[in-house]
Amino acid sequence: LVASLEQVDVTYIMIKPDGVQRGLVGEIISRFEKKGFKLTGLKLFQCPKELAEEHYKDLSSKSFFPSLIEYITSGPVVCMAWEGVGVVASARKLIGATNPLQAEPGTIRGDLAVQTGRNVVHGSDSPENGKREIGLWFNEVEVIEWTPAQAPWLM
Ligand code: RTP
Repeated sequence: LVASLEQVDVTYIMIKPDGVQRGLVGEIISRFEKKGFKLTGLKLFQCPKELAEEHYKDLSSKSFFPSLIEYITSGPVVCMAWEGVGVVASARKLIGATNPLQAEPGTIRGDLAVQTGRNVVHGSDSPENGKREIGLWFNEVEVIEWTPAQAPWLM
């Protein structure tokens, strides 16, 4: 447990079409920035059906799968790669429960959403899936390795 808490991971966070349409892009990015994670990839993207199906392939047998694919491809999404210690689990906490009515106030879904089928944001559920999903949604050149400049006035 201690090792996993210190592990630097990457996670794939996506602002879903409803989040973009409702003008929540800045608000959602801001929550991950303020927490202290490092942004390593960012783009606005119209997702093709095939990619949505690949991303959600584990849910392909669910009755809501067709409507989920329709939702995710209904307008542009914002694709993000975030890096940091424990970022996968921490991002899931910041995002809140899948059903926004069960998500705690203070979480993204708890504060900003009502319906499971319009829950504004996605976050990878494991470090392995974080890497897999970043590979799926980004080209290699779109993910940037960088070191934040030191800010001596803050020390
Ligand atoms: P996500 O992958 O989007 O971060 O969501 P999650 O892990 O919290 O939830 P998951 O069970 O993986 O479901 C993926 C997305 O499918 C939609 N969904 N609809 N109508 C329904 O019953 C239902 N259940 C899930 C949601 O958009 C959910 O985020």
